[in-house]
Amino acid sequence: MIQSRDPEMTPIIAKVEAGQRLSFKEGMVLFDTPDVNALMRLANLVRERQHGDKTYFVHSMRLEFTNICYVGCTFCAFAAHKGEERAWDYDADAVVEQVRAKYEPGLTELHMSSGHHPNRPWSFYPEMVSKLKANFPELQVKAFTAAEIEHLSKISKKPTLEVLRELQAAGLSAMPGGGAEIFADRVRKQVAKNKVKAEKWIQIHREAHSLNMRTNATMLYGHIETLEERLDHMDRLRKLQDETGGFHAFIPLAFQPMGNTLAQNLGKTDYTTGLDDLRNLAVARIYLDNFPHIKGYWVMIGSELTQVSLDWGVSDVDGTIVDEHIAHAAGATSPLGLSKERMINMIQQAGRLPVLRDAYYNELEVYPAQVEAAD
Ligand code: V47
Repeated sequence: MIQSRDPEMTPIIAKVEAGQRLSFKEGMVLFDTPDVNALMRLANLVRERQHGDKTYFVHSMRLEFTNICYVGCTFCAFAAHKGEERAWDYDADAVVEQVRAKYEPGLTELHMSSGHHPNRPWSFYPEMVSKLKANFPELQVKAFTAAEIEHLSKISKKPTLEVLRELQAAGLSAMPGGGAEIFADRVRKQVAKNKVKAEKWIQIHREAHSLNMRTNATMLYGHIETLEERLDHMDRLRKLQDETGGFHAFIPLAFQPMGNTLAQNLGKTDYTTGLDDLRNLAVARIYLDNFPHIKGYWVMIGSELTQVSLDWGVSDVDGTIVDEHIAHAAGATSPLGLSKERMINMIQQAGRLPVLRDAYYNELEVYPAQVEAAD
């Protein structure tokens, strides 16, 4: 049994070791315990029970087809208004050309998420997905957050379920987990008041799961939310996962404090601390007992801490990405992308087993031996 110097942890460790679910109150103990070493070991126990040393990553490309957005989330440094010099807005052919220009052999996942464009008609979206599939049939398109799906429902005047159905018919494989931010009303009103409401976000993921479309869930932390509000966020996701089983991964997103009004208003220039990032990942791994994966998002916490996070519950490190904009607009200091070899090395150096996956988590290749870094 894992030993802890915090007596409050002892019954919790016993429960987790016995495979029992933790209550909200017990989840809060994980956030509060001074014994971070026991927390780490407990998260690692859960992680290894599920995956052993396997650590998943995908050869992926990120594409944001527009940064034009009318929503005005206060944490966002990515969005621009139409006519601004830094605004971009690709049509469907330009999207195809962007993918062609950045294409790498072996690429499997195209992750697209963008602004809520005020004028693009609904027809653009399924057309873009089918053009992508016609040109790159092997690419799995993971695109459109629940917030974007709600926007598409408004402009198409179709229910969100129908929007999802039509995008799926056009070739959409999976949905990313963005737009979740923090579900609690108190925070949401201050950081994303014009964005999809928490209940609707959850409903859209429920609908996607009903169509057999797998999705992810994120949580934007490290700004004005309390630890209770973080756990409440996880708790709502755990309930939906009990109902549908449709989530692949939970992804905590560490707040990047540059170029956005939320950070300016708070006078905040510091990033989340390494320990906060690790604790958050560990709590998620233990509390979200029905999620297959907790993702360490190297873009926001850095590849160095992501490497360490493999001992704190993380079993997925997202992808190679190629060209990221949302986090970097807000001050992320990580590279824009990592080569496949760098990812393999990062995982192997942490004593774990790299597994190349696709967007459905099919295992494509396992890398037991060291490979040379290409960059
Ligand atoms: O919803 C925006 C976040 C999200 C900031 O599903 C910020 O595999 C931190 O959803 N600081 C988009 N975060 C990214 C996203 C995502 C990322 C990686 C993997 C997956 C997946 C999904 O980025 C937004 C918002 O929560 N975000 N600004 C910021 N300043």
